[in-house]
Amino acid sequence: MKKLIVLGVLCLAMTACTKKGGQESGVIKIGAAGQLTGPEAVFGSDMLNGVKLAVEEWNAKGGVLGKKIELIPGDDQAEPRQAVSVANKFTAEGVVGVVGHFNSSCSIPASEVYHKAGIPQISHASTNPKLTDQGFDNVFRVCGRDDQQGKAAGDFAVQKLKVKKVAIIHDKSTYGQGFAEEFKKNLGTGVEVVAFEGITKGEKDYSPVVTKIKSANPDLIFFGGIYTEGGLLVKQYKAMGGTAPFIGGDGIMSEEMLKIGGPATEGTYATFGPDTKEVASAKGFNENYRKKFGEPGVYSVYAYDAANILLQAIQKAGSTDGKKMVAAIKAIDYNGALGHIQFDAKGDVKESPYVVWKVESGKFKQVK
Ligand code: ABU
Repeated sequence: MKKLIVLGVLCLAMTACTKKGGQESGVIKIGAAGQLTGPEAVFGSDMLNGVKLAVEEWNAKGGVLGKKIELIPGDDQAEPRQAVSVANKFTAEGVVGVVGHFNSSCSIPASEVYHKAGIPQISHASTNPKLTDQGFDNVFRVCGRDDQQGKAAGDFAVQKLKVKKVAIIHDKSTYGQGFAEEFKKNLGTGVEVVAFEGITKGEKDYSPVVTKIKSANPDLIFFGGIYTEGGLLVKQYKAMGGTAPFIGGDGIMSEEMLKIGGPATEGTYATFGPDTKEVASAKGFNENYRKKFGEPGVYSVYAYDAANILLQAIQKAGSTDGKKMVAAIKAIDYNGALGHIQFDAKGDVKESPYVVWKVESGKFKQVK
């Protein structure tokens, strides 16, 4: 009996060691969190594949600190509660750093868990300002912010499209509503906002809101949300005979938007970063990603760079200690697929240019 108890205690001690920091088990664990299932799963798999590619490349060169890297995927299903549960699972499993989450409504609550655990979190796609404004020193993002994105969309509407009447729709999410408010703020006094409407995510028939918007006769319709609802709104509005173009943001920048909305998406605008298919820094990434997974999604390269930053930070810190990794990320001077990345004091990238894209001949193309 005594032997059994000793054996049990030893087993427990070994398990604790294995979990602590991930290092003692002979591997270094990093988490990749996003919506791997559900209606937005395309964005999730784009992210996961980007992180997978980075991890495979590091492991092919021997890993980091002489240990192999183990990628732990976490499916938050784009649900805040599920995101917190993924974050708790990661910390219990000894994950030393996290790429993700995608949705701001997931990244923000999950960041509290990572902050308490002292684990660095680098979101590839969460653009709501609160993520880095809340003052957690372990939280970073490689994408831009919606105050920047809202200004880019607002400036484009006023200065290039010269609109006078705008209708605004959002999906009531942290991202969608926040982005819509930033857009509205940047329209100035010469533009009349003829509608500001929230929709419920996940519905299939948006005809009541579309009817209301159409009757307000706007020059432009702004949508703050994701392609799942964006595609349906454009399709249903055009089916009613509406002719005003839509403008959205990074949340609609997916082939899925074009599939759901079909030909009705022609002429739709979206704000996002510059085309990474064209830049020399992303050439290697694009070739290697295509060989393994096919065409990258717009956020795949952001996830790839976020993972590389996390792994480079471990290497530079010479440790998986959270505090040392955070210090290494803060000091990083990184040249990756997206180009040069450094973080400001809040954890935002120092440069995050937004440009406008437009659907032309069934494809999103950067407006030159
Ligand atoms: N930035 C686009 C969608 C992700 C988010 O919720 O921020």
